[in-house]
Amino acid sequence: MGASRGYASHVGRARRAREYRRLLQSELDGAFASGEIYLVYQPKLCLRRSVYDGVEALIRWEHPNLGEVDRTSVITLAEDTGQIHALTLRILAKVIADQRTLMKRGIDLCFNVNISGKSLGSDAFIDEACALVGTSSGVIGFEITETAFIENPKAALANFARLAAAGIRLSIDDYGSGHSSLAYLKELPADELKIDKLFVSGMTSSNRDPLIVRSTIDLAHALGMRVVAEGVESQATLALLRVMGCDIAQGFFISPAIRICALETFLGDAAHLSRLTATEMSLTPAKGFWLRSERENARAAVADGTSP
Ligand code: G
Ligand code: MN
Repeated sequence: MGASRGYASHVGRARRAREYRRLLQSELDGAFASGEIYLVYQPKLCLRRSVYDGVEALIRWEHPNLGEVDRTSVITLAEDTGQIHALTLRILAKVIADQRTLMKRGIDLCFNVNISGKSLGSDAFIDEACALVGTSSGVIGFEITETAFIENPKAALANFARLAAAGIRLSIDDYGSGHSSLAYLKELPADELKIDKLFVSGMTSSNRDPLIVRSTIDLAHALGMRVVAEGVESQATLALLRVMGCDIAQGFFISPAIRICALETFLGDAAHLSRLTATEMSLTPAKGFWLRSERENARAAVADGTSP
C-alpha cells in the first residue's frame, strides 16, 4: 500500500516536472520580449588598481505564476530544447545595448556573458556571436566552463581560438569544480581563470581551500592569465585574496548581481569602494599562516609551543 502510494506520488512529481518544462519551454521566447526575463550584472573588483573593471551578466526569470525560476534550470532547459543559441544571442544583444548606454555616460566596463558548451560547439552560433560583438562599443568577455570541451574538444578548441581572434576576452569559468584538466589550460588562449566559489567561500575557515586557491593563482599567473575569485562573501576572504596576489574578486561581499539602473549608482558609491579597497584590512590569523603549507604551519606550532 505504502509502496504504491510512493509510486503514485513519484509519477505525479514526474508528470508535474514534465508539465513545468513544457510550460517554460513554450514561454521562453516570449518571456524575454515581455521583460519577464531580464539581465542583472554582478560587478568585479580589480584588487591591484582598486577599481571595478567589469561585470558579469546573469539572467533572471520572474514568472507571473511560478515565481522566480532557477537560472540553472532555464539554461539546462534551453540547452535541451535547442533554444540556447537564440537565448544567448538575445542576451548578448541586450548586454551590448546596456554597455553602450553606460559608455555614453562615461562608464567603460568589460561586460561578460556566460556561453554554454553547446553553443561553443556550434559554428553558426560563433559566426553570429562574433558579428554581434563586432557592433559593440567596448570590451566584451565570454565565460566558458571546461566542460564545454568534453563533447567535441576539436570543434570547441577551434571556436575558442576564433573568439580570441575576434578580440573577445575569454574566461575559464568555475575552474576546479568540474572536469578540470591541466591539458586544457595548456591549450586554451584564455585571458582569465575564474576559481570556483566552492574553494573561495570557505577560504578562511578551512585549512586546504586557501592552499588550493593560492596554488591556482600561481598556476594561472605562470600561464599568463589573470585570476578572478568567485564567491567572495567576507572581508577576511577579500583581504586574504589580496595577500595572495589574486587580480580580481567577485561575490556577495562586493555586490550581488543588480539591474542596470542600480549598477550606475553602485559604481558611483565611492564610500563603498574605499571600504572594499582599504589597505588595512584585518586578517586573523596573520598573513604568514595563510601563505604556508599545512605541514609548515604544524611545524611552526610545535616550535612555538602552541601545538595542541
Ligand atoms: O556559474 P557562474 O559562476 O557564472 O555563476 C554565478 C552564480 O553565482 C550566480 O548564480 C550568482 O548568484 C552566484 N554568486 C555570485 N556571488 C556569490 C557569492 O558570493 N556566494 C555564493 N554562494 N554565490 C554567489
Ligand atoms: Mn560565470
